[in-house]
Amino acid sequence: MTSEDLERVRQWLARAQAVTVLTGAGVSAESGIETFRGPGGVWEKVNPLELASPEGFRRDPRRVWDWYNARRRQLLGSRPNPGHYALAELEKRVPQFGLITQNVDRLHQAAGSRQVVELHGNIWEVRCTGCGRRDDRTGVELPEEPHCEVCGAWLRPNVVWFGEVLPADAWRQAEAWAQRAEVFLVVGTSAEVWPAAGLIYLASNAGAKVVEINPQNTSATKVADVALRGPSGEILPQIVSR
Ligand code: BJW
Ligand code: ZN
Repeated sequence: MTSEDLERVRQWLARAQAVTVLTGAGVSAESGIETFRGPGGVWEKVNPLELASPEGFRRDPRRVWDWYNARRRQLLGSRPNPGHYALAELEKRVPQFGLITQNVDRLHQAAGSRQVVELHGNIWEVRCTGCGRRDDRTGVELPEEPHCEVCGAWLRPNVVWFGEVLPADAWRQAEAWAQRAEVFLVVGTSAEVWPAAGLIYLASNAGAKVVEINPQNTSATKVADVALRGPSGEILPQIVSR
């Protein structure tokens, strides 16, 4: 990454009418939230299919809830970082802005972002596996084995696990935002998980300048017009500052 790269991206952002951002776990790393893949990531310690799949939940719901309750508790002590705040600031300056996140932590909203689509749901809502009722339990300590007050079935986190379909309205909005983007920022994601990763190709094929912000090379690097290498909590404030 050179200072010319930074300057180029700042100019693209300053001139664009439509900017879309896709974020992943890396944008929350500097808030103390673990990423999934890579050294020290969650999936080094546990098998994703045991914790983040409907089969894993059916086999051992208590184990899955232990993991989600621990993450909920950790999030209670976490705050947005300068990367989240820079994206909230960018939203104020761009006429057509959209933030697509794979994260379930709601830290973008906590930083003030409004045009947010949650592709993989969020960790604060619960959904009944019996009657389908959804309920927002933001900041609430849940029981070790949460069950529905109405029908008695297990509750589950309202997130999207492997093999599950993404929420249709979220996906539709994400596709539209990817297609209209003049600049498409890919921030803190390994771009390994589909269909989210497909949005990068969609935006690129529709003519967007694709900018990757990540300390590492990823599957998205080959489609990126510019790759800004470093932590998003440092890079984003630099490209958004006047
Ligand atoms: C920093 C940093 C710093 C570090 N600053 N950066 C087509 C092809 C191949 C496979 C499939 C396909 N279509 C479907 C699949 C299967 C599957 C899939 O993609 N598998 C791949 C892994 C191979 N996809 C699905 O199952 C999806 N559903 C679906 O496709 O439905 C239709 C269908 C159904 C049935 C059959 C076929 C099709 C659903 C995917 C759901 C993903 N769920 C999870 C858990 C959510 C709940 C929770 O959080 O508890 O979502 S898995 C996990 O991965 C989580 C994340 O949102 C997601 C993406 O991870 P992310 O955000 O990219 O994080 P990391 O850790 O991978 O990367 C972090 C990055 O940050 C790294 O690059 C670091 O370098 C960087 N970083 N510090 C900036 N300071
Ligand atoms: Zn119920």
